[in-house]
Amino acid sequence: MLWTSAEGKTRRDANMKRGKTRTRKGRFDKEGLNVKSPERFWRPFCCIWILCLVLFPSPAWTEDQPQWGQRYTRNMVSDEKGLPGAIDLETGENVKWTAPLGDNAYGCATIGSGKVLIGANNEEPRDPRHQGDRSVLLCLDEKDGRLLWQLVVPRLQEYLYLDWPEIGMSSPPTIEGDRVYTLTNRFEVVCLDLDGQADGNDGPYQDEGRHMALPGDAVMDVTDIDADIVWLLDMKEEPIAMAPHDASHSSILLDGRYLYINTCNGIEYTNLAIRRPDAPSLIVVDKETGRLVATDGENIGPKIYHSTWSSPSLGVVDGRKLIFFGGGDGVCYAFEALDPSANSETVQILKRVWRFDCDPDAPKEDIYKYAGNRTESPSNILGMPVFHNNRIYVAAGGDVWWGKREAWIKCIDATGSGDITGSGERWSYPVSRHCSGTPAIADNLLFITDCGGYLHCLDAESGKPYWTRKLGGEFWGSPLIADGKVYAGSRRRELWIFAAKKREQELAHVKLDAPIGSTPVAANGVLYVTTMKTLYAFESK
Ligand SMILES: [Ca+2]
Ligand SMILES: [Ca+2]
Repeated sequence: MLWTSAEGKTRRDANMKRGKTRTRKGRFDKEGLNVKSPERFWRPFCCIWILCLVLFPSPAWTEDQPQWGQRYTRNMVSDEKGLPGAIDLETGENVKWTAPLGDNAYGCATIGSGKVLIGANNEEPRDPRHQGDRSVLLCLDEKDGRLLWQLVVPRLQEYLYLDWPEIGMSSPPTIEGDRVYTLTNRFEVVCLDLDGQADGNDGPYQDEGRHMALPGDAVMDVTDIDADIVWLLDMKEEPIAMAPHDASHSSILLDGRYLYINTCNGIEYTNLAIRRPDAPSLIVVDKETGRLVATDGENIGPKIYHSTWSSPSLGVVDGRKLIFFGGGDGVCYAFEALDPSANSETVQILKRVWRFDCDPDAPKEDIYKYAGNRTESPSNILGMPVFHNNRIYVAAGGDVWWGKREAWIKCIDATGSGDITGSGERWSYPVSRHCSGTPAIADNLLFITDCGGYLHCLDAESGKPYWTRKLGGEFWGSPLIADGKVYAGSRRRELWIFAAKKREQELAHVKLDAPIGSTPVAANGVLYVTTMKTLYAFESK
């Protein structure tokens, strides 16, 4: 999950065409091919490809990873095979490539259509026109990590609690075809062109030259290395009017034509009040236009203990598609997904199906008087709720920076309705302390890491632990299950690899160049690990 800095910690440490359904239009342009009839061009190649599949079946299916976690459940699992079981940075064993990210990266890579998107900062400017602190999203070539384009965004400058200095862009973008959906550090929802400016400046948004300039400075020239913004929705403005706090973080859930986005609405810099109690916590936006379509109506604002950094998930329960959302109030919500055929011009209110308070005995009044209290406080949710076998698995508990240490993994029956606090709980498992991760579940085994430095392996059905191991350091990200292995990275710079089994079996651990505050990701046979300084692409050789 997020890795924003925390007030009070050391800054350094804390400083963290629908396409063109013709998604390859840009490539056609560059190669001088006939963009008007791509089908005619592709047909013979498709036939050859199908023939090749028949004659030479691939030993392992590989896929892009266009969204953080499994689409749409958010389960931290991947079907990739042949991933490395050992890594050696000195000899280069299983290192495919690396890419520098500056010195404060907390994002997770997403991979689609031959490109890798990853957040970074501007500690070493990639474009000499941009000097100083900026938040940056990099688009890299999947083959070799080469920079293709970058979105460079100046900080919100009123005061540092709005947009913490030096933190790399931390929202893992969501990719569909040649479109990218993400949040900037300025709490703007943006749709980007995956092909960047190289194929021209697309979309109604044409003001990139102003967007990347400092306020008051001259509009900059837009070049091939710059991002192409298709549309932009500023959540700080009406009608959403959320209040930024510390940092933006959302992994946007894409369902048909709708984007489901946690707004990051948060408390004011004193940590003693919510600035925008009426702002929604969850919104729905039309991916074609950036128009606000719906919001939650749960009045979560006054109960937000820190901010709203948990991203939504989706599952089908009894034939009904539900959206699951972890609020900044420690409550997990289920809403009916919007009907894509409905065409309302007014902003709708999401219909709640159930709510589950993960910490019903926590203080509900005068909540800000508990700020900094490590033994008694409200709870919140930072990791994502995972939908699996008609259940929701979610980490909840005291806030990492401002709350009590107590935290749990909750297993909730997703088939209920109304207020299912208590009645919907299938089991609850206490972790060692604060937990900002998202569970990884496969073969009835659940893996989770916590800020006490533990890796836990539980029975997903019963919540009983098979084994736990103190690995040391803090884990701010989540474990990933892939290829029969569990990968997890700690703030102590260590990447751990265990067998995804009931019995503890360590396969390897390796010290990387900087603390890890993110979640390993796998795509197309490659394992991606983000440290504060570097994106590593690991591949078995
Ligand atoms: Ca473009
Ligand atoms: Ca544009």
